[in-house]
Amino acid sequence: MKNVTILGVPMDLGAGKRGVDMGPSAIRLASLVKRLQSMGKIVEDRGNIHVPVGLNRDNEAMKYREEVLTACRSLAEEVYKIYQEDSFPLILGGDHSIAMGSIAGLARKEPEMGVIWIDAHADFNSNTTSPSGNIHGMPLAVSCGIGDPEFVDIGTPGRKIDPKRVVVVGARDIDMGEVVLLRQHGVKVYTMEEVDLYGIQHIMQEAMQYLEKNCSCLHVSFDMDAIDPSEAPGTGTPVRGGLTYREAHFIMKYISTYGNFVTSLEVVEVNPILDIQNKTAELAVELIESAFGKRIMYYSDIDELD
Ligand code: 4U7
Ligand code: MN
Ligand code: MN
Ligand code: MN
Repeated sequence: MKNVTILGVPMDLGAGKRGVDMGPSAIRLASLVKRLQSMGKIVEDRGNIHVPVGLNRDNEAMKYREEVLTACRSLAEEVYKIYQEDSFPLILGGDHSIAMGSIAGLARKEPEMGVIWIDAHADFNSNTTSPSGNIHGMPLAVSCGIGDPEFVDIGTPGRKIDPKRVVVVGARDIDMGEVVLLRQHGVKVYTMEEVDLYGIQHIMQEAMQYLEKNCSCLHVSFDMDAIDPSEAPGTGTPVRGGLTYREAHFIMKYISTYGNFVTSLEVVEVNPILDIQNKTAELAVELIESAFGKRIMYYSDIDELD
């Protein structure tokens, strides 16, 4: 069992709304370390990486471009170090643009890794297709080599993941430009309509089988807005019709059954300003517990009664 190393990224510059920079604090406040320790994990909290203050919003196609680029470059470096120590990186966002840094750091060691992207959105805009100029709508495309070349080259030159090693789950708000790019690059996307049609168990089974067959290991990128806003109100780009509380837990618990195949996790887009009594941050911690194998939909002593 690998040790877990926590790294916070207090950045909100990739998002349209301010406040997700406080996500790492809110998640820590929900007793993340203590709860992982009581599951028997050896945990080190390495604190937060440095994120520049947002002073330059002038680039309309990529707002706060320089600041986000700088933060992602240092994140890539730190994540790579954790990987080199053979520990499991647990990255706390922050807005989803941080995934460009996480993935760049991980891919430096594992070029054939896969990514499961759990999100209401596909985050597959390029700097030319983005309707908002908010960089948190671009990280998955950038990681697949699409978009601003300086971003594509974070950490090491060139694309970090093969789009055929990517699966998106929970999508229900995808821009037309993204649809074109996703199809063109062969990204597997499971929308909420498919969750309704086939059920979350079927989708996760298919998704994980596909990833295990095609990838050396797996990075889990969980955007809290994948969950229905009624359960996760503390997020900047809520979209109705999201994953239920139980579906979200099922996803994480199912992923945990793949053991060592899963080598890193990030949870992003917790916005404490929009949250209700830290509900979304608490849920983030619960989901992290499920990702490490906790069975919260089960009575823990039930087997002993047999
Ligand atoms: B998140 C959006 F236009 N697609 O690009 C965009 F709808 O990390 C939203 O998933 C992006 O929260 C949401 O701005 C990014 C928009
Ligand atoms: Mn996202
Ligand atoms: Mn999202
Ligand atoms: Mn969001």
